[in-house]
Amino acid sequence: MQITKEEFKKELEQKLDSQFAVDVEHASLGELYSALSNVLRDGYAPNWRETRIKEAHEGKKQVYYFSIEFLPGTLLRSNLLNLGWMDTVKSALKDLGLNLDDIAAKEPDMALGNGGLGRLAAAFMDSLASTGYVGNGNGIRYKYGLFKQKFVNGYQVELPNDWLQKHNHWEVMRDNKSVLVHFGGQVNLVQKDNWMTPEYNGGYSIKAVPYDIPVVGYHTGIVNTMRLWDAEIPESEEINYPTIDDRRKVEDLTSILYPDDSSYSGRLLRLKQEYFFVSAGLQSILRYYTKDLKQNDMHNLPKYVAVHINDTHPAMAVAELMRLLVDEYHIDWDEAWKITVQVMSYTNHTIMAEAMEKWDINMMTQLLPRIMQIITEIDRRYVISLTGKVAESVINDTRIVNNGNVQMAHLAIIGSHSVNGVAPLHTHLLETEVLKEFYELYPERFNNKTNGITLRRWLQIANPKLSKLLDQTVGRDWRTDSAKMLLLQDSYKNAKVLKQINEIKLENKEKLAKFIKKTTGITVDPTAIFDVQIKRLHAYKRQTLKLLHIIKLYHDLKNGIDHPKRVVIFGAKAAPSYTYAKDVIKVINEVANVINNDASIHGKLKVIFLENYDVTLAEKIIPAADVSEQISTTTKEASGTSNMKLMANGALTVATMDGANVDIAKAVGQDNIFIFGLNKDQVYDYYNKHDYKPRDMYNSDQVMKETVDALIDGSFSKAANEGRVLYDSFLQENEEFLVLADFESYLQAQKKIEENWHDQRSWAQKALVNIAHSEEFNADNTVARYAKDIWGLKKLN
Ligand code: 26Q
Repeated sequence: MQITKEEFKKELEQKLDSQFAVDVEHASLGELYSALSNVLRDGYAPNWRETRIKEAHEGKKQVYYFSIEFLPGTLLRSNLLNLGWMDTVKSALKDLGLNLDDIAAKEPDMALGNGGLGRLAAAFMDSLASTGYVGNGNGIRYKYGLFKQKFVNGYQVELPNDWLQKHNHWEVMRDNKSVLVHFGGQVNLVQKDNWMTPEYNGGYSIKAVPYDIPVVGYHTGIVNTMRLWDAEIPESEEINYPTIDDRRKVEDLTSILYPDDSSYSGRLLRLKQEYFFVSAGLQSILRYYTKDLKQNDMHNLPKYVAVHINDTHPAMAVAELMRLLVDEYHIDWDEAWKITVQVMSYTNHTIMAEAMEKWDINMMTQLLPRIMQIITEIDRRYVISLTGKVAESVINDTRIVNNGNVQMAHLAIIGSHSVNGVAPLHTHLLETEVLKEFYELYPERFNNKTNGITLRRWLQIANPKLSKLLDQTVGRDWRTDSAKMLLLQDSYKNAKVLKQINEIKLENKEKLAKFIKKTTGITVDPTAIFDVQIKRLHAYKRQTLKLLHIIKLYHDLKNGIDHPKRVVIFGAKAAPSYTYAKDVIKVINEVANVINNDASIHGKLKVIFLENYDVTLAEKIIPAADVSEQISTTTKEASGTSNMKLMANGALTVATMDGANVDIAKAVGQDNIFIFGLNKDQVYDYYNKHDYKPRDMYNSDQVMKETVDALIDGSFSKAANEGRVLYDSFLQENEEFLVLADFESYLQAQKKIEENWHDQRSWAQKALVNIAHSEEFNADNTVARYAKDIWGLKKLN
């Protein structure tokens, strides 16, 4: 539905009046946000209803993306953009003396995810709707999102993120679509109606209540649904929960998002969460299939339904679908298994052993007795099917139940028809190293789907100026057909365009500099190199390597060796229990303190660690970045996605040949990226031969020694203990992340960056090539590949 400026103004006034009894002039920004979002809801509501009707009518296959995390950020501006209202509303607000950005700032960030995995899930939702597919999200409506990060004396402090406090304006609670999820008790199988039927003794049910969030497609008229589940006490069982404390125990189920990124912790509540949203999601799918689509043959399920398992967290979907088919719909085991494998597909997001989920058998038996029975049976049949055909060691390494644990990745792989990695290198490592034995068993299941990003958010919303420049140079079509962005290369020698690229970057940097001043009190020079590393704090991502570079620059400046002005900007949360990561934050903050207050270096180097990195902050930082730090230990970063966002905004990447950096390098060519460090074979050589001796490197390299020694020689005395922790970690024999091994090569890459910076015209040319080729990482195309190769979807008419 389109809207004129005058219509919009009238609607806004009406909403302000009916909701708050105020007029535009007296409305607060919060009231304006609320009214504006309500006008928008009215705008897309008909599309949402019609999409549902169309879906049922056309009966096309739908994907259900099961993810324990969704990280959409804020939705006001993206809904405005996708509905086609952005320009009208911006200009109407301007007429009224208002500014959209100020109003949009009132929206709480939906931080229902840790990082890349959750953000990818949100991007896929947007892309499905924007390219014309029916796709549904299935997840958890956490009462508290990822913690808010503050720094106190340089230390990270975590505060609850009460994002729902001010009401979520987009969600719709659908009580009538609630389902019950059963936990605990005991199960006996009894013969009934010629069928082995489970008889439950004890245990308890929790009511899963769905909250639907609309996913507005870009100019498609399609509005899909992201369904997030909340836990309540079933009305019939209220008597069993007489105290407030009892009630709270139930509500706790969806209370918090676990803040561990890329690491596994076997907590009971986490297991409960996983089963809760998986069971609720599958029950609601089957209800839709039978009631709305009026299907009664479960054998046709794979023609209508694809369930995607985003990492192992929803892997119990395999067992739960088996339970529903066998116990509730009385399908023979073998038939049910065929259906399940055809319906399920799985994405792996990591090769790191510490991130591989496994659950204790006793824990699972107590919480989910029937699911444990089913997993045991899947495992038993798996073992039988391979006995005598492959080596016993292969069976032992790949079976689901082993050493008292349930291996969730094994369950996901064995129960899915597709297993994909998220960048070519990552998929290759899965096939040849981490999941080698599975690859040999099921080569046809393995495939790669390189990650992507929502260019709409990272260009159109976050960087309107650069978007306009693209309009002027390649025409507006790039907004729907990103391949058109490649035409920007025709302007490679266009002095005017190159100048504009630099001007836009400078304006964005000025804006960020103001934000930095306001939030930290520190003055930074917008003409300096803005050198950005934004991602979760993790040893493998090597914020430490950046830190060593900073110390080296500082030493140089103190010794009269000149460098171009540089502002290093970090954004990173550490998992609360990850002490090493927290130590890194403390050291960076104290190093920053010393450097930022040392008048002798004349402000040539500034180090800014911005608090509370989230999607909203990313939208401020990314358009202002000159340099993108993608410096993980090669083989450890499955893909990375901040690398793609920064590239799209014209930052030049300094990178190891890891994850999707490899593909970025291929896309832009060696001249437009700064590659350094060990390659994958060299890394695996160290790992296999166990002969990495960082202390020898340290002893024979004076510069390295001086740099590393600064961590313990009193230079940064407020982080003496934490500095020692880092120092010891770098020098440990066979140190896993190979920080010192890449130090020299990293300095070389940084030197090249400085040399290139002096030629601003050629810098702009490199930026231009990066912007143009970022279209390769458009999530719309990623989703199209999933839809075709894995899910078998057709677009809505
Ligand atoms: C598991 C168990 C208990 C608690 C928490 C977790 C948990 C939570 C989050 C485990 C892993 C995650 C997140 C992982 C993640 O974000 N991985 C990233 O996925 C991106 C999208 O594919 C990739 O680009 C990144 O390379 C990868 O690190």
